[in-house]
Amino acid sequence: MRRMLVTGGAGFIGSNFVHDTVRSFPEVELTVLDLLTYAGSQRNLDAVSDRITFVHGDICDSSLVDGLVRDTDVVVHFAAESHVDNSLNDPSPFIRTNIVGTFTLLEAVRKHGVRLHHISTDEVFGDLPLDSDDQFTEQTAYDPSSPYSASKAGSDMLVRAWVRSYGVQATISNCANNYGPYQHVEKLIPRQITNVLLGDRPKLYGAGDNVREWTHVTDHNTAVHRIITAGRIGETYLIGSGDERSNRQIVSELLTLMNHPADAYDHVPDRPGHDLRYSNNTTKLRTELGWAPTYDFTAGLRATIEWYRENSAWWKPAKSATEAKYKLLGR
Ligand code: NAD
Ligand code: TDX
Repeated sequence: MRRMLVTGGAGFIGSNFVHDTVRSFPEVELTVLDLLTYAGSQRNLDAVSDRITFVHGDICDSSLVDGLVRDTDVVVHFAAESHVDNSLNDPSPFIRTNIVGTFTLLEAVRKHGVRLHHISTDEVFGDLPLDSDDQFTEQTAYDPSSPYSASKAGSDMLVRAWVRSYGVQATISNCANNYGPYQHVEKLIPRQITNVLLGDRPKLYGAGDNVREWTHVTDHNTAVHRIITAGRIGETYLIGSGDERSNRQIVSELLTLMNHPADAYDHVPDRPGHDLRYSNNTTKLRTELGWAPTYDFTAGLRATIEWYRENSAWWKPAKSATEAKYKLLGR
C-alpha cells in the first residue's frame, strides 16, 4: 500500500494522521483530499507540505473522487462534519458529507478495487448509564442520539453493506473522544483552554456529570495504522484509552493545570439529547493487533494546554466566530 489517499486530512485527526504517516512511513505517497470547511485548514499541513499532494475538493464530487481513488492503493476516510452541536443546529451538511460523501467513496473503491479504512465514532452506539461499568463492544447494537451520530451510523452501515454485497475491501474503526493539537476550538477541551487563556471562564453543559473516554489523537492514529496494515477485511475495531472522566473533572483538571481555582467555571444550558457516558471495550484491537495506548491523560492534557498557549495565532481567528455561534445557542 504505497499510495494513500487521506480524506479530511486538513482537519484535526486527519492532519495529525498525515504528520504521523510522514514521520513513521516515509515511503508512503500521500494525497490529501479536503474541502477546507470551517473545520479544516491547509496551514495544519504546512510542516509536511513538500511531502504530500493536497487536493482542495469535495468527497461528494464523484468524478474528482473517482480519479483520485483510481490512482491510490488505500483510502483512509476521515472527512466528515464532526460537531454534535452544529448537527443539532443544522443537520443538512451532516447528511450530505457523512452519508452521501461516504457513499461516493464506496462507489469509487468498489469500481477500482481499492482498500478503504473508514473512521467512525463510538457515538453510533448511543450512550451508557452514568452509574455502571458497561462498555460498548463491536457487537453493540447501533442506537445513535444526534443528527451527527445518526449520520455516522448511516455511513458505517453503508460500508458494511458494500463489504457484504460487493466484496469491498474495507475496515471500520469507532474511536471515543480525541484530544491533542490542531483540534478546533468548538470542541470541549480546546474551547475551555482558550477561554482560560483569554481570561474567560470554562462553560459546562448542565451539571457537567456526562462522562467521555479521552484518547490522545496520536494513540488513535497508531491504532488506525495497525488496522490498515494488519486488520481483517470487513471487521470493525473499537479504539479507546480507558481514560474516563466527567466533563466537570476535565474542566477542573485543566483549570488546576493552568493555575486557576478548580471550580472557576460556569454552568450553561445542557445540550439537547446529551449522551450520558461513552466507554469502549478495546479487547479486540489489543489482542488481535497488539495495540495499546501510550499517553498518560494528565501529561497529554498538559502538553495540549502548552500547544494552545504557544499557537494562539492558529486558534484566535476561529475563536470569536465559534463563541458567537455558542452565544446564539445560549451555551
Ligand atoms: P474535523 O471537523 O476536525 O475535520 C474534518 C475535516 O473534513 C476538515 O478538514 C473538513 O474540511 C473536511 N471535510 C468536511 N466536509 C468535507 C467534504 N464534503 N469533502 C472533503 N472534506 C471535507 O474532524 P475530526 O475531529 O478530525 O474528525 C475526523 C473523523 O474522526 C470524523 O469522521 C469523525 O467522525 C471521527 N471521530 C472524531 C472524534 C473526535 O473526538 N474528534 C472521535 C471519534 C471519531
Ligand atoms: O463547551 C462545552 N461544554 C461542555 O460541557 C462543550 C463544547 C462541550 N461540553 C460537553 C459535551 C460533551 O459531553 O463536553 C463533552 C464533549 O463535547 P464535544 O467536545 O462537543 O464532543 P462530543 O460531543 O463528545 O463528540 C466528540 O467525540 C466523539 C467529537 O466531537 C465527535 O466528532 C466524536 O465522534
